[in-house]
Amino acid sequence: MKTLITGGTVVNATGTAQADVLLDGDTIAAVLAPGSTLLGFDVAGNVDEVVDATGKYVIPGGIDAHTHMEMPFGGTFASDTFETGTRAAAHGGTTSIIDFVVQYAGENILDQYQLWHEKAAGNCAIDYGFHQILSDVQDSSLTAMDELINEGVTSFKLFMAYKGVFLSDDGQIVKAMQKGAQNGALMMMHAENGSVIDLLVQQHIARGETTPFYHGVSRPWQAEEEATHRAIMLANLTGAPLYIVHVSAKEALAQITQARDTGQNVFAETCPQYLYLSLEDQLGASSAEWGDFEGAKWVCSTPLRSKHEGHQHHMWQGLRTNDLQVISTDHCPFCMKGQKDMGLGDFSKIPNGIGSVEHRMDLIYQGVVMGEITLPRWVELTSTTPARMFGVYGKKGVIQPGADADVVIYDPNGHTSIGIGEGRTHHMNMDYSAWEGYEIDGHVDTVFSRGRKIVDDNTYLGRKGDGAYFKRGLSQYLI
Ligand code: DUC
Ligand code: ZN
Ligand code: ZN
Repeated sequence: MKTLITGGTVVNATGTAQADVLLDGDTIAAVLAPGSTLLGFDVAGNVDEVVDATGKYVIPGGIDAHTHMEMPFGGTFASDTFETGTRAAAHGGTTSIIDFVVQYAGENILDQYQLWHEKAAGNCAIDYGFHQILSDVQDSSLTAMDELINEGVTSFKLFMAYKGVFLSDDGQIVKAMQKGAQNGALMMMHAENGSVIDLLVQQHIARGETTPFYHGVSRPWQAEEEATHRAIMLANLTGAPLYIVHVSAKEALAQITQARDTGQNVFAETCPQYLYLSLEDQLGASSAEWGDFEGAKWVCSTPLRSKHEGHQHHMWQGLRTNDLQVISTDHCPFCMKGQKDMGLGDFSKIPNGIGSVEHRMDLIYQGVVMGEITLPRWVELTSTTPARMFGVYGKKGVIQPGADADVVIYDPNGHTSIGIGEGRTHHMNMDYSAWEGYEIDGHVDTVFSRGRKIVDDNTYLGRKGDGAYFKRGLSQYLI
């Protein structure tokens, strides 16, 4: 199958150009001056389909480097399966995800890795890779890290929070980081001080402060800043490269900035919820159906931060200064009915997570509309840098000959209404939207995954199982 995308503005991280893009089979065959001929042949006359992208952007498919499909967590499972979650991602212009293989204490990470393959294989709409979570850092896990690198799992996530579930103590973290320093793996960190949070949670509950708002209050920025600093110090001690996930506090960002300024290999991501939503939104949330439990829709960790303290503004700033390099979603959806409502009367029992995998490209495009970031930076943060950070750049994250034909045609004059109410239909398996009522200037018109048109004009044309596992190399920022 040959497809020629004509008349569009190709946007790469390096800039924009008027160009036609030829897809041949799985790959991008050529990026051509508009209306070019190839060896005397009229290109458009020799393809199966010509797609007119006049007035539109032609961008590399989005890469969401932080998702949790079907994650067993909080006494339930994240509500999107690999099938529903990746189809929703495709609708939103994301053509790759990197999901986390979960390990709880006592489990064998290689068994878990196989289990995640079983969950994903034959179900995904788009291509996918895996990171590996390490919780109890067994000696056998350290050996298995080398094996997983050969399997294309080159990043390992540790948690400084969720005691008894995921939390690794500092000694375990150092052990895992020593291994990362040796084998080149990127060490990812959920940086929140779990002991402090657990104490504050107990104290709020004991005082009868049980509504979802207290989830955020019990996870203060100091707990994020302290853990971020500690993670940076432990990485410094061991020489491991470090990637801090879901940064939300400006003080944590300042720690990252300082470490980067000294030349340490510290990287970080933020997520759309930390750019647009706030703790005050959560406090004020109320509905006829849920009363003040409405705020459960935005219970996630790290939590939403106060807009009076200016965290959101600092996140945008960090994205411009490159102290934050990636925007992922931490897609971890739960329904209100039957899942989030387990925390009625006790916020600590609300499963933590927000679903955004479908909306990341649109939401971050609003940063371009609002003048917070440039058009190439939009592509860089959502596609190119995730590709480089996690070792798939060249095949993914760029419109260039030889790259996988993961291509999105984005209409800046289009419009997207997000949500599930009044004729809006998101595709994530959730009974609410954390983004209900968001009106987006822009629209994902057409999505190609390795040359196959999988979404066109809001219609899904792909099949489950189209997506393939990709083995990743080591981070391309480190070699
Ligand atoms: N934070 C969430 O909100 N959900 C999944 C795990 C996490 O760290
Ligand atoms: Zn996390
Ligand atoms: Zn996560």
